[in-house]
Amino acid sequence: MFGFGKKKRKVEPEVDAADAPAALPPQEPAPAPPAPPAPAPKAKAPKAPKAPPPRPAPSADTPAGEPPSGRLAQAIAERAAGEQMEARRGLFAGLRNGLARTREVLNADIAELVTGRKEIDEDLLEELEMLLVAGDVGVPATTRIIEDLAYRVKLREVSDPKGLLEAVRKQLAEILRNADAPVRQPAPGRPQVILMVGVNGVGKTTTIGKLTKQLQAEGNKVMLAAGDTFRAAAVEQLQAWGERNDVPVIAQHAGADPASVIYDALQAATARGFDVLIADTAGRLHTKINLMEELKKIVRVMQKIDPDAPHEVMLVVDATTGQNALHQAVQFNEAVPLTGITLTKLDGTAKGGILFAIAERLQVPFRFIGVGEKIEDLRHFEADVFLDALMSS
Ligand SMILES: Nc1nc2c(ncn2[C@@H]2O[C@H](COP(=O)(O)OP(=O)(O)OP(=O)(O)O)[C@@H](O)[C@H]2O)c(=O)[nH]1
Ligand SMILES: [Mg+2]
Repeated sequence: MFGFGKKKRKVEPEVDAADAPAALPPQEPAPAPPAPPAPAPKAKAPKAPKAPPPRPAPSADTPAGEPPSGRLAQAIAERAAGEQMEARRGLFAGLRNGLARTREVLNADIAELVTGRKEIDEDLLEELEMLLVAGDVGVPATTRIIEDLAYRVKLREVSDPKGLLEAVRKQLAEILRNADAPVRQPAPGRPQVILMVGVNGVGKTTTIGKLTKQLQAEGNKVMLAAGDTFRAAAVEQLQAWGERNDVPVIAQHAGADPASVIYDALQAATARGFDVLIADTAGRLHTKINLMEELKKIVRVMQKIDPDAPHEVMLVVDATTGQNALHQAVQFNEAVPLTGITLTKLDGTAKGGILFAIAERLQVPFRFIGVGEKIEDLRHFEADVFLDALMSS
């Protein structure tokens, strides 16, 4: 289950139950139209139970202050459901667009490969293997997929080339399932600490800005820590996101000790009852061991305040860098065990298959994907939705 920020359990216990489905909405339309009205998209979800859509006109059978009933209620519910479906369709279309180039490699080429073939032979499997490797799925994951397919073909579970596409999809889903794990929640009264790590320019600070917006929309009080003290511009960039989202940013001068900035921020977030603290860090050069040591120090120092912190060590990797993203993930994971990954810039590359390579290698779950520079271009990663957007023709 996904869940970053704590929900406001203490304040409004009844909101918890109402929020439970809202915190986990399927982001995109289900394959078949759902019978009951589906939950709203994440950004709007918390508001749904509290603020029904405006009523078209006062009705004689709807006394003021009471929930509408009968046909009016049905009309309102239908309109709300329609709006929700439309919003979700829009999100799905956005995700599909973002993944267009990866889909060209992983889906369109595989589909082309099987078109006109009558049977699955070794040649077909070999060509499929080459496509997966070219799509950056990586050799270990590809080998596993092809071996499994060959076995299924032998058992006649998969007998025609068309069934092959579905079988590949199942295998990819399996890889993602193995890498799934919930986000750790903080002890009561403590902020949830998210430590963002990753090399220069991958999109850490931008992701923090987008994520702050989403967490706020879910009802969380968010604070930011400017742990990238290498450049004055880095602090300013985070402060700009802080202003844009109207959240406090704890910062010191450029060149300050990042661990000390984050320590101060955690102290402040705890004392002031914040739900989430997101700490930015400098773009680490994974080849320089001392920078990794600094990350370890940040973790050690924050654990003086909360031994469970950070609750999430989120690696941000840039999908356009392909296999480099995998290498970075491995290096960072050795320094500070990762609990989540955000893959950015999926909109600009055909190398989205790297996501499977990373999941297969590290078994660290994907939390978000970035499919553009706009605030709404950060999506909660949901394996089924991602595979739908990737594999649907
Ligand atoms: N197309 C696209 N661009 C993105 C995405 N995420 C971030 N960017 C862009 O990538 C560039 C670098 O983003 P930053 O957030 O500054 O990266 P960073 O990891 O904080 O970089 P350093 O602070 O130098 O370590 C910016 O121009 C962002 O707008 C994405 O999902 N898609
Ligand atoms: Mg940055």
